[in-house]
Amino acid sequence: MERLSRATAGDVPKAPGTGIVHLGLGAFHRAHQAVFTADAIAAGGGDWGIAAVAPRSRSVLDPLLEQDLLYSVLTLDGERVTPRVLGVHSQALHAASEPDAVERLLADPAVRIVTLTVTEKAYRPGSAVLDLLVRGLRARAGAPIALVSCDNLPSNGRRLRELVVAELGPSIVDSTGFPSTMVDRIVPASTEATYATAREVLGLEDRATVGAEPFHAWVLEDDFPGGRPAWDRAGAIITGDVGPWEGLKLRVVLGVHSALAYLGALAGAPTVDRALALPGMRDAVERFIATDIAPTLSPPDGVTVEEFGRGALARFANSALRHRTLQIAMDGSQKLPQRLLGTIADRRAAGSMPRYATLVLAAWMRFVRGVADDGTALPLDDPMAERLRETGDLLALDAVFPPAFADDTELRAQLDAWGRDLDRHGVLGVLEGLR
Ligand code: CS2
Repeated sequence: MERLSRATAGDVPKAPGTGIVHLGLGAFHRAHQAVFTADAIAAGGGDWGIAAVAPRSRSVLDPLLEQDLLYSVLTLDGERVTPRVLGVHSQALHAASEPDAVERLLADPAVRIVTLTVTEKAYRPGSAVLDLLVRGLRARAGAPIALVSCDNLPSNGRRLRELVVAELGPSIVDSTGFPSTMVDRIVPASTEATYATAREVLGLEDRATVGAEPFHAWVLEDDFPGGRPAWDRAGAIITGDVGPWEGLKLRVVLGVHSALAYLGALAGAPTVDRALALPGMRDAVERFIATDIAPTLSPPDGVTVEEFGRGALARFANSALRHRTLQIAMDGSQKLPQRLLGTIADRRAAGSMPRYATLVLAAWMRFVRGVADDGTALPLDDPMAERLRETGDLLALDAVFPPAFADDTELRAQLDAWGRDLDRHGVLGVLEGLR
């Protein structure tokens, strides 16, 4: 079968000149920022072509280069697949082997935005991506730019600003915006099944394709000293305060996603939709949202947590996504603080014991031990894996847990009780008992 390229693709708009550098060439970027930007350029024009930078792996970069930087996004809605070929990338580079070229690009005054999807663990002093960014910024000599974190961290813009200011000093903020953003779209890692679907619907081989759900959202603070694409005309929300949206994303969408991942993985459910379909699971996560999460959030005007939660569950039920529970279960030590532990901390501070949230935490603790309910081994893919498995007392790990947890005897008792229940009855038995 022929390969996707400019010659075979038909009518795909040409990418304009580079105005954005994106760090992190994963599936999420290709189905999120790239789509919003292509739509924004179609609506409002501007030299906002994206230079994609792959930090380490060449697994997406090489196919993209072979395909004239074209790839398809397959929108998966139950049985329906809607393909769209994107050509919004103006260049693609490999940071590990061409750091100087990336640095020159970051220093180019024509580049006015850097977007990042580099995962939670990159937001620490000395990470390779941060170093690269800092070197580029240093060489800009004050040309205006916005650095847009698109990772699932609370106040992601502020977090990035602190890291950059620590390296370059406070004057960097005179020319640099750090808008916080909330990003949302479920985009599982591509598999051979995704490539097969692309072949079917495109009639072409596309080794950079991604499958994604129809839903997509982007909420950004307005802090772009060098201007921005007309993302608002592509459906993004530009706001003064992303906080209320961020709370919904982190605690509802991602809190429940991780709940389904750990409980599901222990019970042998390979994908999120299958985890949600386990007997008793839907009731349990609905109550998790209503009784544990909702009281900790102040949603944006016109939105209720319950309604937002129902929307999230409908998205998770999309069986075409085949989003693996083990993919979401990765990096729990980096994800749980913002997805789950904040909910527990807020409820404890208010004098309550969050039943469902503690069940999810107990499920993660069991997941860390690496054995599913049927005895199958579970992989622990986490930058802190060794420490997690070696410690006799997870709650005492202050890199993961709020300090108040270690001395909270009631919380410990609740977690021990769930742990015993899970040992004795497995996830399915525990869910049955909740009914
Ligand atoms: C997922 C998220 O991999 C994960 O941890 O929970 O990437 C999730 O699919 C997206 O953030 C949804 O917007």
